Amino acid sequence: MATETAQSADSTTPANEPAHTAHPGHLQLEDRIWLLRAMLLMRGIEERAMSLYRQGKVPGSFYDGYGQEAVSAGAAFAMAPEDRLCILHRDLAAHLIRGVTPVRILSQYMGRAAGITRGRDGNVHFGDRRLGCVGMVSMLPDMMLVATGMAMAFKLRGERRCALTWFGDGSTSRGDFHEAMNWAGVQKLPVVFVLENNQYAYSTPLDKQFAVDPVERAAAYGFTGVTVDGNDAEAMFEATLAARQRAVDGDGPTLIEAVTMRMHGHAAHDDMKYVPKEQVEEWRRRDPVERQERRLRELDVDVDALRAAVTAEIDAAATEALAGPMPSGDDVLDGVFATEAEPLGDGQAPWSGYAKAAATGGDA
Ligand SMILES: Cc1ncc(C[n+]2csc(CCOP(=O)(O)OP(=O)(O)O)c2C)c(N)n1
Ligand SMILES: [Mg+2]
Repeated sequence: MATETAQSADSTTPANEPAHTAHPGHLQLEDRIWLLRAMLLMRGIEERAMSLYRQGKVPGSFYDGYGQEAVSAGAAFAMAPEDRLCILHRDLAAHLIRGVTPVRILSQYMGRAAGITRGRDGNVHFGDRRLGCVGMVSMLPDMMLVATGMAMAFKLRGERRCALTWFGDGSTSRGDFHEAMNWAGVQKLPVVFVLENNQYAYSTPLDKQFAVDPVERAAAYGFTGVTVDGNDAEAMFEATLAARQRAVDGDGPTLIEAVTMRMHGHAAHDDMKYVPKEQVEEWRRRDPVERQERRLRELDVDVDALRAAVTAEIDAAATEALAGPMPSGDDVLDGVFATEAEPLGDGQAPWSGYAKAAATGGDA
């Protein structure tokens, strides 16, 4: 029931100093490259989507997770295929790590037939249950309750699997937060709560949201709370791997507070005038993508080639998505209700680092 601080050793490293140290844990070089790749894909896809939005090709609004890529990449990378993830609006890297392809994501944003919901919903409310990604509902933070409910089911069935949900700092002031945290604590459920503390809930800064850091509340519900540098993908991975281990061992939930910054407006329409420029500048120096790049450059990884490959992949995906048809009105009601029960399978997570961590003698 401790509240720990699990900062990465280089969390205060300035941009010009070595940054490759720090994570003695389970990650091999290949994994560290994959974490960067997932973050580059997320950033590149969202930048492309924002420009498509400005061209009028993405209906509604658009939400991105610029500057927060490490939170979803690091946490998702620690989860096993049989686990279930409730992925929120700034967590695109989690979908990518579970195997959702860039073309499906860009098609989704544009409401095309090849999108994950086949054109039934736009932007960020999607999930592919076959990959263990549960589609989010917009009411915040109701996915905390969904994750808790799934964890309850895993416990009742005696299954060794875990649920994880992300949610924002704004969510911590809602009643559903309390309900989920309390029930998970009482039942010692196999669930990981990742609080994405990005300094703002829309235009409301943290000091107008709560009088104590919400990570402190974990102790009051009877379980562990840890604070992690949310701009460090490797620190996120290690903290989540440990939390998952506690969960499947029957030691109950963990609240992980990932400290990060929302570098863009709440959504495409928001110029974030209410955010002091110095605050943005300070966080820009802690950019999670650049940090992982620095680590890998120091290990002689050809980061420029990786960047070029990711850009080419996104270009191809955007071309394919733009050429794809809109959904047909004739089958609009298909798939709204289940016609037969589909058992929860084992899931897939082709890019997760979990299996490797387990194989290398990690505590997974
Ligand atoms: C119950 C509820 N109230 C209001 C909203 C509208 N809304 C969507 S995102 C958001 C801000 C959420 O802030 P936070 O939880 O910190 O997440 P962030 O967007 O910063 O990642 C609001 C108010 C909502 N989706 N659900
Ligand atoms: Mg927030």
